[in-house]
Amino acid sequence: MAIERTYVMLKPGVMQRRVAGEILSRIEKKGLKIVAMKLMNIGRELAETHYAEHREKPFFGELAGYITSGPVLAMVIEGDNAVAAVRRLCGATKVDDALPGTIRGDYAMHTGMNIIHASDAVASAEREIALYFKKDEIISWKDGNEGWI
Ligand code: D4T
Repeated sequence: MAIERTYVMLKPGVMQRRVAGEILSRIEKKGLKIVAMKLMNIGRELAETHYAEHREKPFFGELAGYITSGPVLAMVIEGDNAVAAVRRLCGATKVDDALPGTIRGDYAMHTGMNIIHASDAVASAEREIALYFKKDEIISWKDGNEGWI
């Protein structure tokens, strides 16, 4: 078992459409564990830091505009191979490739508004978690369902 933590962010469209609970439910039902969560507004500076690798891309303006357009639900998710597990739940980045049954396949119509962010590797998860959360905002907890993860 490789217990990992990953950074997951429900983008503003999720709050607008009142479907945060449905998406969280998919993450929870998988057996993953929420260890930190907060509703927050992202400023332009944080958006640019988070997506620094995309700053020169043609879609950057739309992406930054979208994720700063309203509150996001930021969270840290923990579990066995959590980085890849959450990416699988999300589905492909491009919505035309995201299969039904995945979060993006079921909830997103446009790649620029693809509803959810999840770290793509353990190293990027560490960087992103540190951008959004202080150490004491992350809660390690144990329950009777450790077999799930
Ligand atoms: P995020 O970071 O939102 O979880 O997306 P991914 O990790 O799956 O994909 P990414 O970093 O390649 O893209 C970041 C962000 O940019 C938007 N985007 C991406 C876009 O609008 N057009 C594009 O062609 C691509 C590749 C969507 C997600």
